[in-house]
Amino acid sequence: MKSFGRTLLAVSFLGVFGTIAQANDKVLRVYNWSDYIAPDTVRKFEDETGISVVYDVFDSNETLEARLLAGKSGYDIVVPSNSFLAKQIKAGVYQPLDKSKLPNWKNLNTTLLNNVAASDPGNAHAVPYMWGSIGIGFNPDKVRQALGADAPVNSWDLLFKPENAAKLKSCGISFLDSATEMLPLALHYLGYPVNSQDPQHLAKAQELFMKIRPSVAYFHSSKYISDLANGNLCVAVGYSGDVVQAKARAEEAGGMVKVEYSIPKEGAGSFYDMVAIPHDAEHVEAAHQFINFLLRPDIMAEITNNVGYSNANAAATPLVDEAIRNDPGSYPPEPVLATLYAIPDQPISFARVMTRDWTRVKLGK
Ligand code: SPD
Repeated sequence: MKSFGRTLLAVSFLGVFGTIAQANDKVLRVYNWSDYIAPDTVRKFEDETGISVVYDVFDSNETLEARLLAGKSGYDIVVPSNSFLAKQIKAGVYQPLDKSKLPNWKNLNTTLLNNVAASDPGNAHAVPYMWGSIGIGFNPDKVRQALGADAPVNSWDLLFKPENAAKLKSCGISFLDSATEMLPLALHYLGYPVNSQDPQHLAKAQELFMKIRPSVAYFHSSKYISDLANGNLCVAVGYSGDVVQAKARAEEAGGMVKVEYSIPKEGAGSFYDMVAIPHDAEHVEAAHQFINFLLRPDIMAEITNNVGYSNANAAATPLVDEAIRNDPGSYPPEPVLATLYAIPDQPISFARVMTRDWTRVKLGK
């Protein structure tokens, strides 16, 4: 996690004088994904507005949702994915945005706005922040050492064929720890609808994972960034920008470790992460100021340049580094985009069933 200028001050201030802090709008509590903002973004916002930001991070929608559904999360800004947004809106988790306070809304890409309106009609509650895919991060040297020059790095066969997974075991495989992302991936590989609720389909998906379970080193949704960068893993199922970050870190460390990202030819899950204000936020004015700040092209381009994810801000595109705009992991070309599927939005009750099945996979029984 990054450390920010006034963050610690705000934490102690809240701890000692909680009620006073809540009464003014000079504090903002943000809950975002880990590794998802530029090192300077929060400090710049604090300097420009005099608002102190308390910035916490999570690495799965499941964690965020548990906080939100428990109520009184204490956060003013949260960042759910579109696949969780619709049901959370229905559950009354968010308040409508006051667009009169968001003059920079005009910078957003209208095609993306239309896409995410499927989860949030009229774009009433949330602003698209970043988007990406869930593919394969890998160390090409180690993978080819284990599987030879023809290793199928452009196919989910790399992991789902037990004989491949067994050969990769010694150099390390990691999976995201998210039932709602990993089970649809297996359903898709098996040729079932990604949103299938058919118990037989789910049983087959679970069985597929069980066959390769002994070869998986761990299940975690952020640790793989440093492990790929340090050469401690050879394959990770991961988020596009996180793998781009691992690659950048490996290059900064001298380039001895190589990291690449592949969107397998069978297709991969795609997501939009959305910025929203919980219904019980205490600093609503400051939350709108923060969202409007994020919608500035210079701020959004700087975030993409640091985190490697594509953003939803059309006006920011010319300011994004050419290397990132030309990186097919961050900005996939049209034919690859056509192979992506949207991670399904499942009702809370079925998401619980998936979590139970996924826990069995993790336990290996
Ligand atoms: N480190 C930032 C990762 C952001 C990933 N969001 C993904 C959501 C997938 N449903």
